[in-house]
Amino acid sequence: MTRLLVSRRLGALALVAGAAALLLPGAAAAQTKWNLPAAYPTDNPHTVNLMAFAKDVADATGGKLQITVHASASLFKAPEIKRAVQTGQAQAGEVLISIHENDDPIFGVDVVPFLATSYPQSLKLWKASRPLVEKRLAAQGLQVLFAVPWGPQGIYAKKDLDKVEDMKGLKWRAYNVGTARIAELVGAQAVTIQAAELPQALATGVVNAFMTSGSTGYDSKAWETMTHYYDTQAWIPKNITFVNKAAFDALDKPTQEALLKAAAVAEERGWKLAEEKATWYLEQLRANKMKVLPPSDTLKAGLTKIGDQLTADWLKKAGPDGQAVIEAYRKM
Ligand code: PCA
Repeated sequence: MTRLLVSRRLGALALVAGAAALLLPGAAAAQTKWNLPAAYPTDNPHTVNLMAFAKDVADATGGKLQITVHASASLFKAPEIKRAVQTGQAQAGEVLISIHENDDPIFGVDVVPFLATSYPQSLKLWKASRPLVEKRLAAQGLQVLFAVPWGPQGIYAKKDLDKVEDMKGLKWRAYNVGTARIAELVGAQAVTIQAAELPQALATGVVNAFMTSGSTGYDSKAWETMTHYYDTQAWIPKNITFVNKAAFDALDKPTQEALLKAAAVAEERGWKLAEEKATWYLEQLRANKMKVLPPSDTLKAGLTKIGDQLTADWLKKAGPDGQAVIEAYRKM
């Protein structure tokens, strides 16, 4: 090799190295990676929506903010997600907010029976309750990004339920305070189990009845053990996606704005997806030979009475703040 060539080569190498030195530290510092634990399967509409949200954020920030969604309770179990985000173990998370009703009754406003049972009503209730929910979560170091509903809640069983008395003695799967209280009122045994463990609980016979949406019934292949679905439309629970406030504050302004914009889009898309798929899920139960039935008048009457009791319990716990939210909702 001639000296000229060698020096040219060295020069080129120096150039490459210089460019890398310029690019790499800059790129590393500008890129933020977040984990977002979630508790439901990858093809559940909530997770589909979260994935789309993460993609929107990455696109809008030119890859500066990368959010990895961990579905199926793979990073944290459902009841642990909120604390994980509060303590910064994860930067964001999605949570069925009513499982934290024991922290604060306002987190259970969307599971007050028969208060908001259609999607338009449920959206109104979210609008009426959002400021207070945001305030209470902010006090815990969490900033709300968006909320998305499940399907209306019905009852899965392996026998006819013509009246609430038929629920006596059932091994009843609960997922929050309200569903456990229903068991207590009808004389069933409550077992609290989150959705990720429901298929196993069904397979092993730990439970023989439960209340949830068409989608969670579908996700758990309810038809393998259950025969009936009573479409009681008792309430529409919601998942809330939030972010650790300190992690949010650490983002630069344009990234914060992109994140909030994508969150607003995700909220709208999530409500649409939920509503579009609600009937599809019930069709899948039917296609798998389940009886999908409206509740009989006697069952309905019994559930309404239980609902009144739960509403009274909730109003007592939630106090004037809760009452004000309900009033605001009723005026909308
Ligand atoms: N699915 C979740 C919450 C409500 C729903 O429809 C579950 O059953 O755990």
